[in-house]
Amino acid sequence: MSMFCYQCQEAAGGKGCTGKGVCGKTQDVAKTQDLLIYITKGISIYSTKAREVGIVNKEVNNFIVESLFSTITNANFDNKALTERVKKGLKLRQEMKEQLIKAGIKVGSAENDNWLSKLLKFAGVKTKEEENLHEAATWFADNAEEFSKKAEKVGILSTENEDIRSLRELLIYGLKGMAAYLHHANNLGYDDDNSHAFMQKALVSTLNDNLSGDDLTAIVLECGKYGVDVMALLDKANTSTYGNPEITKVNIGVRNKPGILISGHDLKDLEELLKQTEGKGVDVYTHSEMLPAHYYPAFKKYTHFAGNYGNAWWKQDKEFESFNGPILMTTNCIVPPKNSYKDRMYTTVATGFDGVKHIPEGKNGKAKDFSQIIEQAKKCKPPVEIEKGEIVGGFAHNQVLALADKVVDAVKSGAIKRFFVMAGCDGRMKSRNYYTDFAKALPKDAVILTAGCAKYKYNKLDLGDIGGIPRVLDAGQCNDSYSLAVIALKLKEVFGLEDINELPISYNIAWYEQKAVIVLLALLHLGVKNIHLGPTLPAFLSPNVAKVLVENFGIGGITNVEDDLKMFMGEK
Ligand code: FSO
Ligand code: SF4
Repeated sequence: MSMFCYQCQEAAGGKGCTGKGVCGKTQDVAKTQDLLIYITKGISIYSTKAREVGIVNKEVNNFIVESLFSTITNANFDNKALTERVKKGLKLRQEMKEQLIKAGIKVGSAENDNWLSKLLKFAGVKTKEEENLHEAATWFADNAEEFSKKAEKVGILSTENEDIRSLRELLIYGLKGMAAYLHHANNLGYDDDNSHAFMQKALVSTLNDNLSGDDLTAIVLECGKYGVDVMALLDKANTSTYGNPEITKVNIGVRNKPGILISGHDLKDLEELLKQTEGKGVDVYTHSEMLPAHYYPAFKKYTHFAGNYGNAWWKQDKEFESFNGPILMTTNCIVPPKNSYKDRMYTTVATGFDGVKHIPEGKNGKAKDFSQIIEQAKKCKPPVEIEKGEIVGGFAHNQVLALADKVVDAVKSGAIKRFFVMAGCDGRMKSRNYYTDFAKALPKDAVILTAGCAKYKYNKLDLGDIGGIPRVLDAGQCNDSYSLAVIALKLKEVFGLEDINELPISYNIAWYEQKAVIVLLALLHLGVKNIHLGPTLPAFLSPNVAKVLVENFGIGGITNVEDDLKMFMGEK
């Protein structure tokens, strides 16, 4: 059987990738990722039980988070590394089982009937004998050939009912997004075991054939609650460590020294890189989702933090070429690199690409060692200038709330008629030019609230300002969509409204990968209705599941700029 993947917006033909991923994912990588997800479910059977008796295994938490993260679109294309991860997972599963046995819970013995049958019920095991745990908890192999055979049996299509499959995958994609954000928070020393516990319980629930569509829908919606928690945790981690983002002008031109380009979302990696490059004669530039790092006060002290180079992730094959220096990918989105710059590219932690150098975690609590990147940078030419000027951002919740009086006055006076949340992701599809056209066509009294790489579709347009308030307010990375929710909740309070949906805010969100799924579920949890998703609705939503979302939450797609504008402005 060939691969099947439909987790992102670019799924082939709007249905799913089967030959090779549109993203560049190969058959082997897709299958190993499927197996890895299956192993995380198996480990979770044990770890969920262990939590009931007070055992929390942090290595397991970390492994599950990192594994889910490494299967996100455009994060890891390195089959060898993913295979090693599967092996490590099988080892950890065994350790987790032994931990339970040590705690007096003898797996398979009569004493365990009670917990085992409860657990089996939870895991929805189909076997007649209750002593048999779900295969995800027991299957074992130690070689790539067996891995590949097993992977073919446990992929997405192994769930036959399309609605159950849709809900299981929707849940897993939400968990992947959650894992990415939890991972960043963990890197800064912030953690939340309730989120790990939910993640693991939810993974087990996707093995349970006894759960109905309604049961799974409830778990999917509960995932939204944890999405809010995790984004709030990451917000706290980022702002407590680096200060609150503030209005900042970011240079998009270049200087004359060699540079290192850092992409992805991990601020801890950026901090380390800035520290290690200080006084070394090289500049550091951000790329794509790392742009908002410039808004944090803590990074402003680095005089070699030169600016932002390029645009959203999908243009990297050209921009990395002209950058001339090394590139560090801290997270997705990686585009399979061209040979012209492959030897200048580096991955770290959950990211990987076959033949691209990988920077491991530092040993014994030490920082990661970026010296080989710095040495390479010194020998490179400075970046070629591809644009000039500045862009403005830093409108996260604290900064916007500091301007609250001004914003509220502008709304009261009618100077601002409507806000458009246009957060999310950018992507290759031409149909995404809709978002540029939409931004241009908005009435002059409308303000765009954005976060994520979707902003690159309109953040270099001159859309002007309203009484000093820019018409594009960039809160930051995709996870900073949380900030937009905080702003909306504050406005609701200020205007004394009962319901967040009474605010003059429309949601026209561009989605691409699984972090957008957790952002969506989080917004639904906060009670936001009538969110429009584009450029296409997810291939993984079956018609029935899509219907539930439409009927209960008013989720919709997009059509064309003219009709959509009328619809959003209530003229249609
Ligand atoms: Fe973009 Fe990629 Fe941030 Fe995503 S760079 S597409 S939703 O990884 O995470 O917005
Ligand atoms: Fe296709 Fe997207 Fe899956 Fe890549 S991540 S294989 S593009 S559906």
